[in-house]
Amino acid sequence: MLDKLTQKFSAALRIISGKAVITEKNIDDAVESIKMALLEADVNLRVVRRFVNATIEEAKGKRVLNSVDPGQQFVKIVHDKLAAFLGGDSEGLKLKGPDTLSTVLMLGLQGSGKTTSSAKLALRLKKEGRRPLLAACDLVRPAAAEQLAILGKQIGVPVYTEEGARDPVTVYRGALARAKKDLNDTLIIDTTGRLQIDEIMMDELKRLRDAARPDELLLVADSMTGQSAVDIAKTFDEKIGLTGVVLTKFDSDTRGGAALSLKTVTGRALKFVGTGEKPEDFEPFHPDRAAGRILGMGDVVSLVEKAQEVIDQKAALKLQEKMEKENFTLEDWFSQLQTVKKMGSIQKLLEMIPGMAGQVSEEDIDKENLKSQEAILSSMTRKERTNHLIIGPSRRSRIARGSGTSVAEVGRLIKKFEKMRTMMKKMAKMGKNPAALQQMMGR
Ligand SMILES: Nc1nc2c(ncn2[C@@H]2O[C@H](COP(=O)(O)OP(=O)(O)OP(=O)(O)O)[C@@H](O)[C@H]2O)c(=O)[nH]1
Ligand SMILES: [Mg+2]
Repeated sequence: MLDKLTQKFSAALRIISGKAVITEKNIDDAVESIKMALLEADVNLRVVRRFVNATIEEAKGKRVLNSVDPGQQFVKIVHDKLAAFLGGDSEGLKLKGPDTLSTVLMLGLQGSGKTTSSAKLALRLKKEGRRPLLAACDLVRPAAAEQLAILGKQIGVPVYTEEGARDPVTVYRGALARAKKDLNDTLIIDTTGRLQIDEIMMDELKRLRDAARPDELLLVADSMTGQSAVDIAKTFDEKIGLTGVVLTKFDSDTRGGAALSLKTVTGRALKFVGTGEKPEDFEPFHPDRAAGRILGMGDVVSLVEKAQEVIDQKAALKLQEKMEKENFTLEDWFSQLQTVKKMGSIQKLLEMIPGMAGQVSEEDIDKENLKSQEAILSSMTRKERTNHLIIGPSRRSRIARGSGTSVAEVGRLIKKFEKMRTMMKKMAKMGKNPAALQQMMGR
């Protein structure tokens, strides 16, 4: 499902995501690759342009280029833009409460998956505790009613059919009466599909729409037809009015273009995707999750969010200044340790970064060492931590006792700190590279 798009996007993001410093040129290159990926996925050209412009504009802003982790900021921008183009917040069905009958009209071209999707939706609603009734209003295709009846039996949902009926509106009225009698709360109407959008089809649908006044008018479209699925949705929306779209056959090698253009072109939300032939193969569509999946790095997004929560960027810059001037104290070190701890397991965290998986071993992160460091630091007074020079022999033995370590260990920590401080000063001057710095601090 959208594997190809995922591959392309990951490759494009790799241009940037590992870098501590990125240039406008890096952004241009990455965006160009993303553009190609979208075009190959059969996304509407206008949509691609809008996507690209919006991404570039935000990515070249000062906030990204100057940020502590520009690469990850970029990934987040692409993710958020992608989610917005996929439809923003996910929209479920808007059905009435269980005491009032709700009606869902399923429409679409021939073979798009209307009958299958009607049954899938019925099963889903049934699992949610509703009492659906399926109405077989496709009177054109031979055995259409029978197909629905078989599916209904399979999923344990009643199906209303009328032998020899000629007008779908009559069948609808019969189904409505049955639903009232049997206390069903949702009526799902399967309709006739035609090879093309023609006047007869539209008239029939309009009559059904006016009679049923459905709560949901769902267009069922085949995602494999790419751009044309979007055009079809646009036409149906203009002529009949839609409340949402179901894209079927998402399990096949669809290029994903339809899902990406739909909302921008039609303004209608993709509400469900069909992911196979079985009645269970039906999922509500969540734009943000889909974006994560396409980027193949949902984890990175949550990582960035997590990092943003704990690392205050201003604090990081202040820290850098301190390092340059050799004002870095044990107190700063202590608070760094707290930050690292807040972020959870360092190893897990690093593994979320693309390209880092498998490259960090437990030994790199000396947990025991971290723990005793923290114990020693927290046994010092604030005054001691801000000026380590006052820590003489008697203070050392007090700290050792307080932290359950030895005087030698306390001495080692202070030595290590002094060495680190000199090194940091060099680094800070050399690279002015807070990202690398933070990585070092983390270890
Ligand atoms: N792989 C896959 N096949 C699907 C999906 N949805 C529907 N199909 C298949 O597509 C074919 C057509 O599905 P139908 O539900 O009969 O389509 P329809 O729109 O009702 O067709 P008409 O009534 O002839 O207009 C069937 O073989 C379904 O099994 C899906 O999400 N994935
Ligand atoms: Mg059908």
